[in-house]
Amino acid sequence: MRKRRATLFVVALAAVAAAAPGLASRVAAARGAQPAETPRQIIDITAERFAFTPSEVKVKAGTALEIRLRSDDTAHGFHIVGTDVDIELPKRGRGVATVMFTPKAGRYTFECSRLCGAGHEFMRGVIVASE
Ligand SMILES: [Cu+2]
Repeated sequence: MRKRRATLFVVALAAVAAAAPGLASRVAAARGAQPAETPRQIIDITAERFAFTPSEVKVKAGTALEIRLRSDDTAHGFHIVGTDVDIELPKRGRGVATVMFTPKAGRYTFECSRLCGAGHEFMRGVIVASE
């Protein structure tokens, strides 16, 4: 009984392979094409009382941004206004916070979202995404 089941399984696999000879290669082609369709870019931003550097980032709309954030002093936050992007940056030397963001065309203000001192409210910047 066990042997018969195994044989049936092999036959079924062979039938699937015969029925869809191009399927596997089509899937592979689609995967291979994806990076070309969605450009990616790494953006490094440093936070320090009371500024982000750089405070202006210019990118092409539709680019998948990998934003890597590092603090040069205390813990800060990084919030892109109008989006759900809001992460905490660890203190200096405690690592890098990374977040993905793919902007449409437009201007996106980002700000510190963790009370870090007297100039906290001035910690702002902008991502400008153009077509
Ligand atoms: Cu702050």
